[in-house]
Amino acid sequence: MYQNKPTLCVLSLFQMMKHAWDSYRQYGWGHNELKPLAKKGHSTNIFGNSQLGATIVDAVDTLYIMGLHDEFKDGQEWIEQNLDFSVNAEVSVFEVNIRFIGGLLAAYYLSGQEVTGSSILAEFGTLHMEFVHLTYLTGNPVYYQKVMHIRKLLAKMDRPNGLYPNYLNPRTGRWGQHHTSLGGLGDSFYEYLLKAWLMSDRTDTEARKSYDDAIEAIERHLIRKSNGGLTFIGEWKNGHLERKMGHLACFAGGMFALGADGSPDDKAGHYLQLGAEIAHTCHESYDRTVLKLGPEAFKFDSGLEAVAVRQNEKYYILRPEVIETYWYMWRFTHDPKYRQWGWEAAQAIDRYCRVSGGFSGVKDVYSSTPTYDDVQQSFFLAETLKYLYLLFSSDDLMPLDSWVFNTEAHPLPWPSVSVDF
Ligand code: DMJ
Repeated sequence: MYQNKPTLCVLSLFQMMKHAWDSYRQYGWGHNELKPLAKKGHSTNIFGNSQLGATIVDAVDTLYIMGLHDEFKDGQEWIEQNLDFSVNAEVSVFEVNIRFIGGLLAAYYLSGQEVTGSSILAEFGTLHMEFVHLTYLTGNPVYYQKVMHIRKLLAKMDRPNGLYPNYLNPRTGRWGQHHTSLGGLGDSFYEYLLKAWLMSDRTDTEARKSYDDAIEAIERHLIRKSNGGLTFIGEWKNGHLERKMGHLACFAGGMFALGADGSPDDKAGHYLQLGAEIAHTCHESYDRTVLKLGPEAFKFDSGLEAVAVRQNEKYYILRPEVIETYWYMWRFTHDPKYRQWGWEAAQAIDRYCRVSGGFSGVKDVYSSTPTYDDVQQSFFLAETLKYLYLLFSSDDLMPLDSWVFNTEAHPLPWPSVSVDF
């Protein structure tokens, strides 16, 4: 039980981070991720065939926040000496942006020291928060102009039912399949509209309006209550609402809570309540499993309530979204149940995912004998452990009126950033 002893929880989480980092340091150093059972480096196709030390860049700000300064220095040195983006590899722009640019920016802001490899600033993508900060730090307006251009294009486009489909054809500028979700592919778009507004010291009212309109449409078309009274976020596929929610969509509870203040028509209380309902549903998805860890996707259909049906949806890969929502809900309500739920998750991770070479995802959360996927994801160090640590720390550590977290939990400061171009 958590028993109102946050200091002990912080200590355990610190030790979990040490175990994850030290194992990676020992067996996977410089590789993108770690195979904690095989005890060697690992990479997935989001990083192409490159070896970019993704875990190092993703983890250094968490190390810093936890006060692991020797480890932070070690990571910083590796980045300075080895991180080189001049590789010929097909990588995901999204992932490079949120993990690498976000990670390097956060490490810089937290430590006040330059933490950067050689050619990072020039080459990548499309996401608002990181690019606004790139313009702010470099004085070069091009990053800001690019993200504003994208936003303006999107604002002009027709949206089916006010929703933004997940796919856009970059050649024709038209929507692809009409598939809308708050899970993979769609999630951080909405999140970044809200965070762009926050980061601008609430002056970017265009972003806030787009967020409010989108959330209203999401509530109308995607959010439902199950027969058992659980509020869930479904997925819209070609005119049909699938009554299935992904683990990824659980981050939205925290987003609704974060966006409550400043919402139109006195709906702050409503959005905080919605955040609480999503947190509750996602907790149920954990609580209804044997391992007390949540499946990748869960259904609300044919008598099913928050449980996975298909074998390939029963896995847990150390994802952060549910804990992220607990943390935001805790900061806004201080209801102790969020710490209790976070502690249950932390203990389950420590019990079922810890192996001698780090932490591994598990293939079936409904089976009492876990089989491992043998991957320690970099976001486990960047997000899951960071959000857990913050959940049991004082609100003065990374206060929400000074920091905005990108979608990989890398904190960027506000409202110091103002861009006038
Ligand atoms: C992370 O890389 C980010 O949170 C991203 O926005 C969504 N998925 C993973 C973690 O599950």
